[in-house]
Amino acid sequence: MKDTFKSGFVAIVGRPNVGKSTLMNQVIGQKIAIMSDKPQTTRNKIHGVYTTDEAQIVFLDTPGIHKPNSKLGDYMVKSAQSALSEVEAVLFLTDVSEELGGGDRYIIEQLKKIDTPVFLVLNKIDKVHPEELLPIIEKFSKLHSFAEIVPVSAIHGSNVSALLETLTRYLPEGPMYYPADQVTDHPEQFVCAELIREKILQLTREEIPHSIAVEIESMGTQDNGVVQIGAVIYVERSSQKGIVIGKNGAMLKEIGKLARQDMERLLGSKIFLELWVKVKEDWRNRESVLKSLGFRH
Ligand code: GDP
Ligand code: MG
Ligand code: K
Repeated sequence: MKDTFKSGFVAIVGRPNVGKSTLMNQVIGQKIAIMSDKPQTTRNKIHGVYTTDEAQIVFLDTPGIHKPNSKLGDYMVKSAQSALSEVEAVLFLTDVSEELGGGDRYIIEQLKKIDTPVFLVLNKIDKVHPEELLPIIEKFSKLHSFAEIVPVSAIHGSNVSALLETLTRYLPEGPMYYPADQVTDHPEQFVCAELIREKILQLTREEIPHSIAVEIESMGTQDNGVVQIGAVIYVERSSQKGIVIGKNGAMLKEIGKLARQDMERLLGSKIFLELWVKVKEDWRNRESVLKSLGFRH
């Protein structure tokens, strides 16, 4: 280990679907933030911890900053903004395969309000020709003075190590906040609930919007070492309940199977997973329901 150890917190922000979770998973090398091709998959801050001999970077995978359209949106924006003021650097992720639009401009306006150095991370470079990058960089540079501009492909891992090296230069001398082998400070229950939510979003495609929540009701280890997990999937309407359960329960069975496989990999033990589906009307706009599901400012 070097004499001077560096450490600090780094926030990842960006429009939905630009690849924030993918980047964090690439960095951490283990599945902790859930990924899907639907927006607003990530609702809570997830700390990913990256540790080397020289430094430790604690990542906050923040929900996309965007104009709130419900109480839940409000929670998400507040959580993103508080994250930005607590960190050493902000990674502002963009998708180079899409036009610079209102979404990115809105986020840049928010980033102007903070003093934290902002990295412009141009993601999905695998989707464009290298010559297309320069004009994109010029467009963004006109809008804000970025501390660094780093093109990457989060999914393939291209240039991600260069990003981490540059990031390390921005960290102050500091302690190791987490043990070197720890990748997330979230309780296992939260990660398990997120894995179930990920499978629902992936398998139901367009039919189920973000209007679902998953709550782990029970989790315990049996004498034979099998971990028993009971979870409730909350939907807004009974029609959605039907979709999640599927014909003869086929959809729910598939959701459970895929989630269980990921959980077994994550926890390293055999899992017995039970899923229930309940209708909670308009839960997204009811403060008390949000609180009971663990959303906080
Ligand atoms: P988030 O909403 O910003 O967290 O985005 P996700 O990490 O969930 O990614 C959204 C979608 O973009 C997923 O389908 C990813 O597989 C895809 N994606 C992420 N990074 C890349 C990349 O570097 N290249 C390509 N081609 N796709 C990517
Ligand atoms: Mg995400
Ligand atoms: K997403």
